[in-house]
Amino acid sequence: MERKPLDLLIDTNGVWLSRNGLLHGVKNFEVSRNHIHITTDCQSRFTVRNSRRSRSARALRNNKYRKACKNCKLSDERITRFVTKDFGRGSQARVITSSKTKKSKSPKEAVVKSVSSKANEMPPVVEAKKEKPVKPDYTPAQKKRITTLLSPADDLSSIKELPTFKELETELVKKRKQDLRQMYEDDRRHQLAQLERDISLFLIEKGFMEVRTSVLIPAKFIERMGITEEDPLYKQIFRVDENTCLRPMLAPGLYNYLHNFDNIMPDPLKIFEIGTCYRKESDGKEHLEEFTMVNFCQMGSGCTKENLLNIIDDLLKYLNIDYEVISDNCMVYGDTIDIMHGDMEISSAVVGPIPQDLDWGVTKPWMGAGMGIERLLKVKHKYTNIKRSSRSISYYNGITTNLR
Ligand code: ATP
Ligand code: 9VF
Ligand code: MG
Repeated sequence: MERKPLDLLIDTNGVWLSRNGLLHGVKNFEVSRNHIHITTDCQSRFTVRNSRRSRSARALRNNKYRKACKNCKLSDERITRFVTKDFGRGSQARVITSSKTKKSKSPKEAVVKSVSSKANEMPPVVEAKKEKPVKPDYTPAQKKRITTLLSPADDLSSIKELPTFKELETELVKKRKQDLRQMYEDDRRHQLAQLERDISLFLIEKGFMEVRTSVLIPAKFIERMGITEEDPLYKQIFRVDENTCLRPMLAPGLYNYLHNFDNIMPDPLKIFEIGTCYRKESDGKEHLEEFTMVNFCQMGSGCTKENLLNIIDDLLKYLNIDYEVISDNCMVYGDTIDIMHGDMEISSAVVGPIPQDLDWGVTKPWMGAGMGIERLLKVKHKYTNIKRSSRSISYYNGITTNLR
């Protein structure tokens, strides 16, 4: 049977599956000659190749997803429609098909049909909201360069007269060099390293003992975590050889410590690790393939949701980061408590026990949370892209190093 092209699959399903298995609602999409420009209900915009054989097309033909995007607020009906492939009548959205890619001078006028969220309902016509261009006179490459050179404190919108690209670039390069010199003079601390140290001290103060485990782990630990081929995380693992991989999470190392330290330490046992984790990712601004996680956990007495949320609250207050608590679930832990800053998950927290515990020789109740440190920095410094806070040779403390 002929495979459906990707645009048709999006049209009938009304949803999009990101590489990490997150199910998004599709608000609208536009088809150009070879590409599809998609806007999700959570306002992400991206362009994909319109292929029958792509990973995305395969994913949409399947009916598996890891979890639904919280910000898309997908109704149960839409999820069921995707899972059961029961599209009903009239559920298809029509799209405007254009052969030219984004040539329109006035993007606000582009009219796109939105995807219907309910069966038997005609999709309303909406105006696509487009971001304001950085500076309309600059070429795309120049805009990119300016964006890279900007710091979150810069406000270009207050400039009335546009300088030439060269003038603006020279001015920004000068400012960024000054910023770097100032850091060298006053502080000399690396943001990521410092936040790791702050969190480490905070947790030690709270009675958690710091551990450091291997980044290279046996591949069998992945299976022991309950991550099977059906779990999207399975395909995100960087495998080094048949028996070894880079850790995608800190839990395997912590499980080993919980088992080994049980009955040596007084009750409850409280430990944590901060370290680099690796996952193959394709989503842009909040995902790194190499990121730093802090995972603290407690085993024995006192492992309640209330106590867990109190520690997280103290930590995020100490770091001055606003957050919201929501419920979610994932394939490894089942129900999780997710800590969000706006649209971005900053932590997943769990109250055990879970069935996998027995495979690690853990038999007592536990609670724990994993938090991404680069995401905390992204929030703290208002970076638009998480790359600014990552391990990098391209940015130092959020400032581009390409200043020659
Ligand atoms: P997401 O759904 O955003 O991909 P996740 O639920 O897969 O995240 P967890 O396995 O719960 O992530 O990991 C705990 C925390 O580690 C996350 O809340 C996030 O702060 C951070 N984190 C996970 N994956 C990444 C990544 N690729 N880049 C940066 N931080 C990450
Ligand atoms: C909380 C998210 C299984 C008893 C060793 C500790 C936790 C969620 C952590 C992380 C992960 N889990 N990214 O476990 O604290 O492992 O997926 Si333990
Ligand atoms: Mg999570």
